[in-house]
Amino acid sequence: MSRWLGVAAAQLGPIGRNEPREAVVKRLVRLLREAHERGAELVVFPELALTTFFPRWALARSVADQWFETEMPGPATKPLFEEAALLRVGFFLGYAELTEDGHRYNSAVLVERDGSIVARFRKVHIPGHETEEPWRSFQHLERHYFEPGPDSFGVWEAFGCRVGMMLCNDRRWPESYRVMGLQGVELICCGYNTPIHYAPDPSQDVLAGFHNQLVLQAGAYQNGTWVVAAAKGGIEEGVDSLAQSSIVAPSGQVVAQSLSADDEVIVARCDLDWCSRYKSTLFDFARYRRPELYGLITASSDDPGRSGPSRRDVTP
Ligand code: CDV
Repeated sequence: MSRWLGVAAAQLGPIGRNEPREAVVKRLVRLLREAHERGAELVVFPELALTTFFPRWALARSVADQWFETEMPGPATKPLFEEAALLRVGFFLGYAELTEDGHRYNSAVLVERDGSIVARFRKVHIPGHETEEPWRSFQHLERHYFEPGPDSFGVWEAFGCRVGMMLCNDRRWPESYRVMGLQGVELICCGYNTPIHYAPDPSQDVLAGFHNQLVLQAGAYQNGTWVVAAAKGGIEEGVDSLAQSSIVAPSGQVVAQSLSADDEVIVARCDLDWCSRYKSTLFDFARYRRPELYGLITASSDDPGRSGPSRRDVTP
């Protein structure tokens, strides 16, 4: 008897700089209802799903605070929690978090079908730069606005399986998947905002979609897990971002993918026991891994000679 779970990636199109939270939440509720009608019990929303992707602008942190949540759920997000509990659909939601003691994180919550919060995740790998770089046609100041998450990649018992979370840039790093894989993850939720133009090396622009598929499919296969990845895509405040939201099976096969760069729901009925076919054969970690030979992976990157050159100081 297999365990089955209906999942959805609820892709968002652009969110305007002045679009009120309440209007965005109405869009999220519409997507949630459609996902429910199409059989989903878990809906994955994008990274920073309540606001425009504000790291594209150089602003004082106090100005950007308008885009941060100080509570979850708060007054604007409560309708989403209520509708989800009514429909008995859970969700993963990315948002900017400002803690009581003044820390700012790029975060996500996982909410169960009864509306209870299972866990919160804070993005581990923060890409981009710390200060304004005027040569860029738009900024990517995530390192100005967000601290790196202090916790690792957890895995939680929820939705009848083992669920993990990651946000955008985390999906490019094999360590993200493997840390969850070592905890027996069966389904990874991921939200992303990926500008197609990559200013430090524009030769990568044409490969944005390929790189997205490459990492999602490899991460799923190498760890025998489902991956549900939702984009905020389309041209937002003049910046074009990758759509291509995807649901990937433990085999590495893409079972559903968005067709537009706008609000769009994709669904899949996931056989959770498909994971064990990979976890107990080719990727039987206990039997085949050689962790005693992998020390370099967890050695500090401050060790001389360990890391390659950084392009941080390279002038365009
Ligand atoms: N939001 C992100 O983390 N975006 C990065 C961009 C900067 C490359 C990403 O990995 O998609």
